[in-house]
Amino acid sequence: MATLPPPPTGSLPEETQKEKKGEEQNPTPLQEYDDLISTLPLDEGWLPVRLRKYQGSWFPELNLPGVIAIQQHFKARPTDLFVLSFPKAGTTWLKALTFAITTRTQHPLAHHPLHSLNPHQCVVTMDRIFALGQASTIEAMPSPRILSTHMPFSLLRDSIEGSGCRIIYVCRDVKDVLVSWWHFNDKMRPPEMDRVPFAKALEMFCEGICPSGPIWSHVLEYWEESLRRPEKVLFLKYEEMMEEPMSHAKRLAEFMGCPFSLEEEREGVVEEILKLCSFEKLRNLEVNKTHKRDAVHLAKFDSLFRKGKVGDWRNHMSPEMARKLDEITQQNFKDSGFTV
Ligand code: PAP
Repeated sequence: MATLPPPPTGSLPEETQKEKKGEEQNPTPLQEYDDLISTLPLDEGWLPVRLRKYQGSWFPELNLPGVIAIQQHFKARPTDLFVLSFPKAGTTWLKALTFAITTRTQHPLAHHPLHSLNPHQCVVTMDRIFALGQASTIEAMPSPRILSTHMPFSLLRDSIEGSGCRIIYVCRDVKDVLVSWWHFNDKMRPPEMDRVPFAKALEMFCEGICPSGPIWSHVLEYWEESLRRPEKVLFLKYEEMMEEPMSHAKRLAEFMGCPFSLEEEREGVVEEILKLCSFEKLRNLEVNKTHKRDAVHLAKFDSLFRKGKVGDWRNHMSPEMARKLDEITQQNFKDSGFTV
């Protein structure tokens, strides 16, 4: 542990501080890459989200300027911690846990910011901030920072390579990811728009057409990186975290350079953090029940807390559908050594 940089201080991002003070946010979306983006393959099967294919992956058109700007301008600091994931794999939970664990001495848990803020307000999604032309707010964050993105490793590599930063990645059963995304996408649909039929959603997902898709290369790239550099890349599975939250919280704390002391364990601090970050607790917070869409957060926060269960795909997929997706998953993971 002695060689690790200090754990992130978890100071709140500038947007969140402004939001808290009731100050208006007037972002000016980046237009610099509009010409390039207009030439990229477009898919409108997930409307209202328009997807563009860029360097082998699909991205929401609104966030893509941020992805390109990150590639061109962002350089990680040695002390940065990245919370990375495929969308709907457990990002919100992981953001809450990393933020709560690293800030537990700075903010007593009984009065912690997570009682009144959504985890996405505590740990920002970089692509969105860059897309809104607010990269300077990320530069202005004091070290050590916790940052997040859904970008595949191959697109992020040049921005982080050699920096010494740490990465925590969470993956989830591909079938549950699809179900979660399908519901989330539906929550953004205006009433006059038809719902995407689940069979069509499955078809698109199998072709890799979904935000940050295809999912398989996304998972494998981070998994392989975690094998290459286990001291810098921690690879987690949502299902295992659900099964054993306690040991995962301790593992996270150790990886981030702020292990729980024996005294903290005796006093029940780990349990308290797990409770603060639990699905039930977060779902019932005022901020998550009442939040409206804004420029930074395109979906209402309540859409992030649907069921929080393992295996909900059984309520959406026929055995044939599940078999088809499992076969594609096995095909993509074969020879990699990665098991789900
Ligand atoms: P994001 O990529 O848009 O940030 P993300 O948080 O990765 O979304 O995924 C949301 C899923 O995590 C939801 O799954 P579901 O649709 O199957 O219900 C959500 O319920 C689940 N989730 C959110 N918070 C928690 C939590 N604290 N514990 C466990 N699961 C959670």
